[in-house]
Amino acid sequence: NHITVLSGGVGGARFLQGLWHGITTGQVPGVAEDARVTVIANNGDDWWVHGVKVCPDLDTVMYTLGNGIDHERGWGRREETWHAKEELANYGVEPTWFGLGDRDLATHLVRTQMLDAGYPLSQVTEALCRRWLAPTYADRLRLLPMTDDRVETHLAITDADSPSGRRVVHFQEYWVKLRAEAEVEALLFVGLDDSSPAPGVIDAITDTDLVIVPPSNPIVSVGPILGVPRVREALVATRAPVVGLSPIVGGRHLRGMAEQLLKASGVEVSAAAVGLHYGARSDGGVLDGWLVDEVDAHDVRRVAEAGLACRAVPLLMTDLDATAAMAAAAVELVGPAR
Ligand code: GDP
Ligand code: FO1
Ligand code: CA
Repeated sequence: NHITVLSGGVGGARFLQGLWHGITTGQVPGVAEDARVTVIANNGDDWWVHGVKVCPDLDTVMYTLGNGIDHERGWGRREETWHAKEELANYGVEPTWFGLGDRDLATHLVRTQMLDAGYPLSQVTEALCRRWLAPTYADRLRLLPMTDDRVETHLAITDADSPSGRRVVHFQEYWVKLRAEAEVEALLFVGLDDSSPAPGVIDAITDTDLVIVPPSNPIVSVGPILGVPRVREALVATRAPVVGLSPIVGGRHLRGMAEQLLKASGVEVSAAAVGLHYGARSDGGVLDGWLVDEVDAHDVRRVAEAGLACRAVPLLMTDLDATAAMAAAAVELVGPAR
């Protein structure tokens, strides 16, 4: 079997941990214990800072699956130190609000050197994963960027101090510096329309047994992946079922700050509305099935009426077994992978 997952950072990474645990312990019905998993990760959060290229969602997935993540923060390396960050601040070099840890910095230095030498991001990612993923997953789990092209999410925010009344900031400035508290007027996915899927992305959607949209941020994590030209079309056309899990539970996000961005995109903050935002494949959308949490059981009928198979099951990723059960429920909802 082959399963393809469209992932953001922490939500996607935790789901992948549970999915892998479920597969390898035979807890996912209809999926062989030696199934292969391809992860297509979002690049909209990527940016250049202090001369290095940082890819937060790729790294969060890589470190989480490779047991190098700081679990408390959900990003960056565990047992991290911050000397380089402090020294940069001592020079007064901006941005001082973005934390590049010493261990994490090595990843960005390797990535940046390889990019400078002409390697595309997909090959750089493969090289980094030889350290983090190959020892545990051999060639059965692959991590792909959505694109090798430079794509960055920017936001137009209200700013009374600017003559125009607004200001455009990179996603990281909005997320980290402004803690997603600024009023968002528009989302801009710079470079997305002119990007191409990274090698392997379209094949991983077309030539797979199941596509899973994990409980990732629908606007800034899964949204950019769906916006890479030909990705949405590949999802609509694939013979594999496509199933998603709601990141919204009881009308709230769990980690991160998805609520603000849903509102800014005109999507109601509910499990049903996110499912309908993705839409049913039978109706021009990308999903065949949508899982909501038990507390959102009242949403099931509304989703089903739109032509999406829907069930309410526990969706809290509290531990590996609970997350594996979510993966199993997702597979069962749309029928076992062929
Ligand atoms: P990010 O890139 O680091 O923001 O991570 P993702 O986009 O992959 O995932 C963020 C989303 O994960 C947030 O909107 C959360 O609501 C969701 N999330 C985090 N933990 C859980 C959980 O235990 N269950 C569910 N259903 N969603 C979760
Ligand atoms: N998040 C923060 O809240 N503060 C930081 O200083 C920070 C640094 C950072 C460095 C590398 C990296 O891969 C991620 C980092 N993050 C930081 C997380 C990141 O800003 C966001 O959580 C994601 O982009 C949202 O998915
Ligand atoms: Ca992200």
